[in-house]
Amino acid sequence: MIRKYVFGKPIETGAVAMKQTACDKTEIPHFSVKLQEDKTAVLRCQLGQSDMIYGLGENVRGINKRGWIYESNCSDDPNHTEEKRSLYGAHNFFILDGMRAGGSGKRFGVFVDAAQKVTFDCGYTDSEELAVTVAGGGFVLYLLENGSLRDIAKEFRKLIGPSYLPPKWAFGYGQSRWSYMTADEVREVVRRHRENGLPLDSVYLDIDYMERYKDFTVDEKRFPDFSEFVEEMKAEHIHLVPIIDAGVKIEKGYPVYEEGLKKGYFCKKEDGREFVGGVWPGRVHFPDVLNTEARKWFGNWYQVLLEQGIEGFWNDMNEPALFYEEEHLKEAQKKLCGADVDHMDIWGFFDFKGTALGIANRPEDYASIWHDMDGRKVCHEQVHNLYGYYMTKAAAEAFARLMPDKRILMFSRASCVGMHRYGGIWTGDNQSWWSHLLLNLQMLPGLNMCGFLFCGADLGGFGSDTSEDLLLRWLELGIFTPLMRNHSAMDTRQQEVYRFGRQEDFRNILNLRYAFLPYLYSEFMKASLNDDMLFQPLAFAYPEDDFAPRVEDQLMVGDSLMIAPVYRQNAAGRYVYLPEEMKLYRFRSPNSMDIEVLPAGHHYVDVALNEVLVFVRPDRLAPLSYGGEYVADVDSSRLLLLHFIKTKAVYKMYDDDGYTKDVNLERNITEISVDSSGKIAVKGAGKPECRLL
Ligand code: MIG
Repeated sequence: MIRKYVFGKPIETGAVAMKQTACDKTEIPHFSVKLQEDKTAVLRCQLGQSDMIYGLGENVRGINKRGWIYESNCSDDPNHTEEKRSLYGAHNFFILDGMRAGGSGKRFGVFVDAAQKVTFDCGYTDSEELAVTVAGGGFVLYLLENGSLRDIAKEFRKLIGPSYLPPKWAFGYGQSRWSYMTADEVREVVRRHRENGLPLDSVYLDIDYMERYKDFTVDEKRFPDFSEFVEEMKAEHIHLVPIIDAGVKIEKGYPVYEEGLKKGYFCKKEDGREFVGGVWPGRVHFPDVLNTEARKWFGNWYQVLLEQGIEGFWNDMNEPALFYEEEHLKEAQKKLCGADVDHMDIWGFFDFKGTALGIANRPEDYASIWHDMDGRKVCHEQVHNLYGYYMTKAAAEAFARLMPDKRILMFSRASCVGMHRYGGIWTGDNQSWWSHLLLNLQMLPGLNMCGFLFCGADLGGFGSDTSEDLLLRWLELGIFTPLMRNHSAMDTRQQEVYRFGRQEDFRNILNLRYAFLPYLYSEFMKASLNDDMLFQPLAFAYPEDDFAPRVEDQLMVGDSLMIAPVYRQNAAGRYVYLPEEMKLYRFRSPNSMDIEVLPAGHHYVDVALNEVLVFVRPDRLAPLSYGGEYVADVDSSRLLLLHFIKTKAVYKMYDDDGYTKDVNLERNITEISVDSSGKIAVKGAGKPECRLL
């Protein structure tokens, strides 16, 4: 059962797809509710000693969110350090689990459907209390209470509607870097992958492909004959994936600017003039994607690139990031220029410094943006967390109109629950740090709980210089994330895999991704279509196991497998906890591995730099391919089966054309079973030739 409570006059976010009737009462089980004078609502709940909190999507810290305070306030902050409270997403769903020994005896999920700032104090201020604070303006709260952790997560996903489905090629390996300046540089990236036998499906185009950072333009000098270039790449089985930024450059004669201005489709100041911000293109206006007409208009511009053969995009800077707001920049300049540095005391100096450093992403500047929500004038503060979501919705709605039969790749930096129906996400500007490899793993289940299945981090790390071992280890996790993209910032060490010495190891690791593709794609699609999680914490998969909730560095991947990546430098192995007996495949490549059965319990397992640990649960299977150079090269008619058979295992393999929206869960299933004597039987959609591994 889902209970719905309405507070004040909330703004419709569109996050919930299944309409619910609200309860008359405002008394919520488990919570005390207090409305403060400034209309802020504070909901408090007692925590038991062993209570755990799961969810909150893209955020810092562990799988269990207890002990810290998180804020939903989409932020362009590239320093994902532990003391931060919010990153790029606003993912207001969590599950409190107090059903273990020493717990409060409660288990429920809470979704705060709100477009404004929400704070989740998970036992930070008071270690025995959870406090959810919602800024004024009204919100809807949903309480979900039935069944296991996994059931509650599923019920929530049903409430918010089906997750976005990307095309199959988007599961291939992608190479990206901020600063591929010319078509020839891109050609070189492709050539060096192909020459070295390194599988690759896509190259991402960062802002440098554009003409002066203008959305929907291509620089003709550096990327001449773009549509021919797109075709040339496709002939090599490479998809080019351009970036789109939120800000539209103010430039006379630039049609996106001229048309948007004429039609009044940009965000305004309170007095009705267009809001002017500064981002990469210089001075920009922001399309008012919260307005239905403006959204449709902005979405239609993607057609310019679709027409040139592009089939995927990434939406950036859509928190929206604000390097400066024009009027404040002028004030700051005046203040800084007027400062008397000869007679400044130290506090004057800090004020001086603060003025300069506080120019970007200022709350006051955000509060000076106004939206026209189909006739209703709304201050940005009230809807901040919707901007990236609605920019992505603009694109996805346009794709559905313009290319109704085709799946288009779309993922965004800023997001909010609701956007999961329109696109995936990448987790933004991480760093080439070992701690961010672990953070990547720890974010995945929370993201899945909030509907984001197609996601991934910048593998190898975006900021700072990577190292060969970090990149290898990170790819060893990345081979399991739906979005597998190596991306880095300009002026950092180049980190395309062909730049390092251990070519054979990199080739083998990438090959493993393509080997796992049949399983990953099948589990991804089933999870999407069944409102399930692809990555589960062990506690979700083993509700009876007392130790499982303590495991913060292993994940279940789909129904058959568990992974335990290495995330520490110079570690030649790691501790692994097995909630039950499992079969360990220690892969060095798709056809080189050691296999052993390990009993339930704690183990220290050796893992060389070129090895990947994959654990198979009892009576489970996972279909693997023989690999491929690109997704279309993977032959799903010949499969290798990972298996751990005690009595019998049955695997329902989902597959489809990877392109159209024909995603029927019944029709597209092949059932593969193996009995204890090793006999294989296959029935259903395909008739793959299967062999036990
Ligand atoms: O202010 O387009 O997160 O992936 O390479 C930086 C340049 C803007 C931020 C994105 C990153 C991208 C970069 N962008």
